[in-house]
Amino acid sequence: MLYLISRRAPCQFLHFHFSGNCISSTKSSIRRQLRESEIRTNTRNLVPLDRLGLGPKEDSDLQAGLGSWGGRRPRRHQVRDGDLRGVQAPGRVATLQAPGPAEGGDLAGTRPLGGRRPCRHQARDWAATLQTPGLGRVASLQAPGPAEGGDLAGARPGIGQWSWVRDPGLVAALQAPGPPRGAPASCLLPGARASPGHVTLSPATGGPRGAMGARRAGAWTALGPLLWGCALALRGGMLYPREGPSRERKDLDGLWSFRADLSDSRRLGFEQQWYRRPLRESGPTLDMPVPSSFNDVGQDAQLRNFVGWVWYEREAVLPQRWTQDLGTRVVLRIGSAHYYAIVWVNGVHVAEHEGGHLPFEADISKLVQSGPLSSCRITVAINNTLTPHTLPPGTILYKTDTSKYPKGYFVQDINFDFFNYAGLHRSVILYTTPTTYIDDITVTTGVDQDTGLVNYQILTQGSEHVRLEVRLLDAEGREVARGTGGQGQLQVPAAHLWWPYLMHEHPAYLYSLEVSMTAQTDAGPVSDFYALPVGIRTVAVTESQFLINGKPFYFHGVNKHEDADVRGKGFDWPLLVKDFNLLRWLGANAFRTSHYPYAEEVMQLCDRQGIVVIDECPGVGIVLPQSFGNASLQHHLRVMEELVRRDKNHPAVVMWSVANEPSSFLKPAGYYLKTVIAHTKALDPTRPVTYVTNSNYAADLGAPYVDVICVNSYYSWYHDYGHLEVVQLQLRTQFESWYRTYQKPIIQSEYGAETIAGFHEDPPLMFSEEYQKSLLEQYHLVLDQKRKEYVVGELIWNFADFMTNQSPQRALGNKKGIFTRQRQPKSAAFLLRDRYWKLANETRYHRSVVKSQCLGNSPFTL
Ligand code: BDP
Repeated sequence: MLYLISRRAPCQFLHFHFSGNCISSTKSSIRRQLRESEIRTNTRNLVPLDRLGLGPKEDSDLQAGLGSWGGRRPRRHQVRDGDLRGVQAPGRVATLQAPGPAEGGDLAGTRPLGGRRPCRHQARDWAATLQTPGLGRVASLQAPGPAEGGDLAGARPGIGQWSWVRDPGLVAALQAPGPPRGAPASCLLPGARASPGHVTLSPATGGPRGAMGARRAGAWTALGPLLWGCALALRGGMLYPREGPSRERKDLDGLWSFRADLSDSRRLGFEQQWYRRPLRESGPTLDMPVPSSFNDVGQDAQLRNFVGWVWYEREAVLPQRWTQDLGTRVVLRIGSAHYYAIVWVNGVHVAEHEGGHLPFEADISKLVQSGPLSSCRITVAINNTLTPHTLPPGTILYKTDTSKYPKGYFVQDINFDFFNYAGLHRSVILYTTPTTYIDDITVTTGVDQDTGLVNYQILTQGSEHVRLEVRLLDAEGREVARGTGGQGQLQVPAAHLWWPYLMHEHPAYLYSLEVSMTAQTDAGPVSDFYALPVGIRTVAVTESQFLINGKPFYFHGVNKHEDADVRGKGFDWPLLVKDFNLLRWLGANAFRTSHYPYAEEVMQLCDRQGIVVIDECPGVGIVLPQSFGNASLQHHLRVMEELVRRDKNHPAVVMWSVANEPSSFLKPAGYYLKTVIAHTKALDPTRPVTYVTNSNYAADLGAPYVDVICVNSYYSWYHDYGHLEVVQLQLRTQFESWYRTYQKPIIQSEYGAETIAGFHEDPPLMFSEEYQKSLLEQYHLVLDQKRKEYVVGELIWNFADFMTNQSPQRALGNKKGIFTRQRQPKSAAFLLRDRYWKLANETRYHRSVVKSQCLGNSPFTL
């Protein structure tokens, strides 16, 4: 169960910048947008998704205009000020967010509850964990004394009550009921101190800059078992399908049959039940490559801009064992279908999934094992319509002026700056497991002196009586630790830590966690086996640093897109390998998955090459007030669950980003962002959480809840055009204002300039390669000052040019890449390359060992 409490935060200023336009917005323009969007979303009859309830649903609970949040009777998933209400029931752990203003003193010391006036959410029997947002870590609390106040409304009345601490930004995870597994009664990290909304590890506790403090490491030992114990347990795992002794895999990449439903209603496919028979019998079909976006492979503008349902179909021939061995479980997995997908196998509905960029599965064993067929017909209907409640949001604009538009004319409107590519973007896979199987593995790691700690939790399905054995193998395949049971801690003396690229002589060291399950079932003994790559590393945040393995880490990297000619957002191995070679050439040690989760294979490569990832969900373009309502919020929480479930075991992922440039100045945004951040922290207490803002520091209502401030700014681009001389002053002001307000580390998460490769102008003019270089140089002057204080990273916008909607501001897409869309360098790439290698030389950990880690010649020398 999840419980949340919200506190209202005041809305002060409005500053608005989105999708390539920098707009200073007044309240009245926001109101106007709201009115317009209400008009749009009230036009119900034409939205192609309404059959599935995906069209405009109930309007959000937001009252009209900029009115207050929560105008309606709160539903089960709604939270009011100072009130505890159930939000979801994803597992056994609950989350609380402090309801009101801070009370009492700091959280220093080992009696976090001591001496504080208990507020009304007092508890007794509950064991609790207290998360320290500044650290992305958890300390445990035990409800101290006699109960006071009421029960947890809707929780498990009678079981217990909960003693609350303080602080609006502080998030706690409650484990219910009973004692925490092996957790000490009170163990705030030694020396952790709290400031409103932010608990930080002081340098004194964390050790001198650059040194792993023994005390902190000791805390890891104590907290290790607790960390994995308190993460939200999601139902059903999403382990990447790997072949092994007990598992087979069959990729369905290649040509599929394809048909767009061009009917006015877009519902012909459902009316005629295209899934019942081979698609070619419904009418003309096209060959469509998978994985790929469907938009750019044809010669047809109508298909490129199509909005509505498209249909994919493919026959798969199955090995005989799959269809005849009833002890085999056959799973269909779709890596990413943008945006809403319905799946049938042999005409039978097997799955439905909302949201692109994340995988979903269906167990199709019964279907394929029930008949004589050794093949199956897989049909996938996909709808790319975006509504105010999807992620990303969008709006269908109906153009009703018949003097200008044909009858029924509509277009998809979006508030984000990349083309809304759609289709089967990643592989479709069939794989097998035994019917009793390893369903999920969660690994968190810590370090105690030079001992690596690997905490594991394994979930199985199919039988209650399983035996689990785990072995940890080093990179040479030697066993370094072993354990038994569904959870435990492995200790690895003299562990090789996972280090980022260029930070260490041997970056990206991976162990392999080999999990073996055996079970006695009615049908006899069953075994399953899964090998998970594991990197041992820690992540922490102080008020001015981002620490990996206790050492200050500076993000020098890029923002990317999954985007390329022809294939759009379709996964492509050559492109992926090229991009990683370019990253290494550049000396980049990090990227943000702007603005959605990337393919699992990308994350695996990051683990293997030491490229650090800020993992962003598709929360981009959350601009209109109705996109902050309950429907959106519920979906956003679910997407974060899916993202964390998929990516939680990647050592490369060091931080979650829940959104890009939401209208965080709008009144409901404070509650919305706070809730999504709290939920993410409850899902994964081991990583910091952020979102990327372009709001004014004084107006941003979500910033109190993030661990790291990520700011986008486009000085001398979207305003003060051509005036490079103002960049330094404006950037310095930006950093100083944010830091003065929040005392949290800051990442310059986007900056850049549009540049057409081959345009040259000196003195620099906008759009020329010289202008891009000069603008970057201006930024770098300030970054070089501030990185000595509290700026912990810089991520260029963008790695490569990418496609956008057509607009007068975009000449064949966004051209802020330092590489072209075809991955050729512009002048700025060389500038950045010099800089990044210089930064790497300055910030690497092992000064004595210098080796080129680049594929070609590199300036990485002493
Ligand atoms: C930023 C957005 C990014 C845009 C970029 C731009 O986060 O998606 O592409 O602006 O305008 O605000 O180039």
